[in-house]
Amino acid sequence: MERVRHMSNQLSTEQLAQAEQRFQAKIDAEEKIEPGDWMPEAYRRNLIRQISQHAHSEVIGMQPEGNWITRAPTLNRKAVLLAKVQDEGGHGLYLYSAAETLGADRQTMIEALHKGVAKYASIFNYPSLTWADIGAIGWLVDGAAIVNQISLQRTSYGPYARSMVRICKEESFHQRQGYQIMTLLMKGSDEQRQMAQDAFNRFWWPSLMMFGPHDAESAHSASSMKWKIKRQSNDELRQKFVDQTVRQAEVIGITIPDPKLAWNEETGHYDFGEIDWEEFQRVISGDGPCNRQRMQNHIRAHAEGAWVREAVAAYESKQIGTG
Ligand code: FAQ
Repeated sequence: MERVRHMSNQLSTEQLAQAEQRFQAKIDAEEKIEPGDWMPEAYRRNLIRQISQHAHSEVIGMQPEGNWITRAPTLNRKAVLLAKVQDEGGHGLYLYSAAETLGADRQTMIEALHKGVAKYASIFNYPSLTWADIGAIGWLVDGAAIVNQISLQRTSYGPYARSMVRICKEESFHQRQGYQIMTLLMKGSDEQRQMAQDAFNRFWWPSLMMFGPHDAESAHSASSMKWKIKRQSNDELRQKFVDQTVRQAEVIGITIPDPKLAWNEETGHYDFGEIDWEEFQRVISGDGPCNRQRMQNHIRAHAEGAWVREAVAAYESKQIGTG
């Protein structure tokens, strides 16, 4: 990778323009870009930004649900939740590895997270207050993540696209277990139904924020769509999520907390109210309900895990020495 980048630094302006043309032709022909291929520096940087933030989201996303592992209501629920939270950690690892194929260094990515330079999904800065929140997170947060990630299975960078295939299969189990928790609660007592509705009310709008700003406000969309890093826009994916979730909510009797929600015969989609963009900006700038706590936990866990990384490095150097 270093060699490829070095070569691209040495290209004349004309050669660079030709290389960019060949690169775009490959993208337009739906061919995947692979780690050793020539790529524009801006494509590489944009991908590292998105993939590393995606990885951070998966890992930070373990916290709100991890909060309920010891309090899951049955042994079966505990086993399912434990498996789900472990899956999220695994997704983070595939994604860090995918970013490393672009020349990114793991330690630098983690430092960017800790310094607040790299973002992670806003949704994980909301607290998980009741058991129903675990249902709402699985159903809504994993549901939104799948809508986005199915589209990313066709992203132009090979390692990212392939990691999405496995991740989507696992997210699909996560979404089902969340919806099943909510279905059962909605069949339970008045108190259980209220708990499910309350969790839904708190997670609905933050879930819609997961898709990012409106297309017109989205800084990276134009280049990401041209390079087919993103295959569908923020607003298109958000609409898809709303359309599918409204129907799922109807089946189990959950009310969507949006007075403007209405079926639109002309467009064939649901219209819905405006997101509170001020809240979104606050949360992604570090001032959401749990941002500080999430980051403190991550910094602490990272420091406490230093001995594991040292042990792995020592073991690897011994293997090289004896191999
Ligand atoms: N939260 O120009 P755009 C999961 C930032 S995985 C925080 O539109 P882009 C699984 C954006 O980064 C969930 N920041 O950006 C799970 C940029 O800031 P920057 C994660 C956000 O990249 C479930 C700025 O705003 N999924 O949930 C958000 O073209 C349960 C301008 O925005 C992914 O990461 C936000 N919601 O589009 C785990 C999917 N939205 O970098 C555990 C991959 C925007 O300039 C438990 N990522 N920003 O400082 C993507 O598809 C895209 O990056 C978007 C944003 C669509 C998120």
